[in-house]
Amino acid sequence: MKILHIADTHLGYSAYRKVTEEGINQRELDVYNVFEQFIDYAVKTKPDLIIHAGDLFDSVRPNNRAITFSMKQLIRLSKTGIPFVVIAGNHEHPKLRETGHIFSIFDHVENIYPVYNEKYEKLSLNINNEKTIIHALPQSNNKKEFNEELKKIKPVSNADYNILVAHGSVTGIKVFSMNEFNELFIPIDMLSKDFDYIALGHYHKYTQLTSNAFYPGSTENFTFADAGDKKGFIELELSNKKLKPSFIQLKTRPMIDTKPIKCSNLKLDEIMKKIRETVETIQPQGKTFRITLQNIPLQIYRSIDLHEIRKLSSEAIHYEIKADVIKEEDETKNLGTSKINALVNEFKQFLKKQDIQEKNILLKLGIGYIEKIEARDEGK
Ligand SMILES: [Mn+2]
Repeated sequence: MKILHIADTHLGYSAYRKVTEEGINQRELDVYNVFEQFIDYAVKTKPDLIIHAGDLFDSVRPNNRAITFSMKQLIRLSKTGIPFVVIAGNHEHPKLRETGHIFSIFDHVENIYPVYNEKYEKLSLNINNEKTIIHALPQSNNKKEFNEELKKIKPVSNADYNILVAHGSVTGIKVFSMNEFNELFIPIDMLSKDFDYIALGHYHKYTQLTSNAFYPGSTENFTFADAGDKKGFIELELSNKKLKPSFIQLKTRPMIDTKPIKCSNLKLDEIMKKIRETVETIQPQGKTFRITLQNIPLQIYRSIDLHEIRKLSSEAIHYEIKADVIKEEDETKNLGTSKINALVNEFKQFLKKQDIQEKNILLKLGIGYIEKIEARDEGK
């Protein structure tokens, strides 16, 4: 049996200010583009089963373009007859039941099996005359109930294949967390060897956890933490209880996090020279990149010719400057002081001084809100 395992496609995601001639956000289109590459691959290679382990959409209310696009692509799949199982992830799962679930649009599409009712479901599929049970555990708003559902999961003994699919951070050896407030935790002991395969979603880096459990990672780069990663999905061959997985790479837009420029012993013109060289090596056209200025004294940072950098990078999809500024009057180092990030920095500094737990989560949430508001102010 041949299976494709994909996750974290985040359809409807958009970022940065770059838009196409039609006024559509470039990164939003990039995300559709990789998904279409995947569907093309599936239609061409005709696997026996496709599993999407959550975060098909980026949000609870994806925009009309994301909905139309996903429908068009999944109908292409549906026509091939390949079963497509998709579980809800934390990004698309509504906090309130009355909001309704975006996955309900797939309820009546043939060969598409959306699982989004906060309950463990067993789907029984006949694949090449073999009984294949998909044990699907979607996102839930109640961590306690989620843990209860987790405990119920058990392979079916008279099935030819038992496949588990879940969305969350596996904990045990290491925590595969995305630092999101609504993420759910799956203890590694739950990943039983008795399953023929365990298809996970949520963690955005391709990872093999155990001999039979995998995260394929996200299909695009969503933050600079992803920069340099290979993005794609898993193709696996299952036969006689043997597993042969391979990673299939998708073509994503280059995202580059450049080597930090150590500024503490450099003069302004030397720093500018290094920036120029860095940008030149990157060849910004059509790319997303970040330049890090390490330990730069505040007075030098203020004299950096941002206008020149903007000109050099004008053909990039997006670029940003991360500056670790040393303030002379203050011994503590501050993070990032570029003009665009001013409010974000204020927030970081504020949070640093507060005596609260879960700072990382608050930081991520807060920055998200600020970026959203700033983007709105910019008429995005
Ligand atoms: Mn995700």
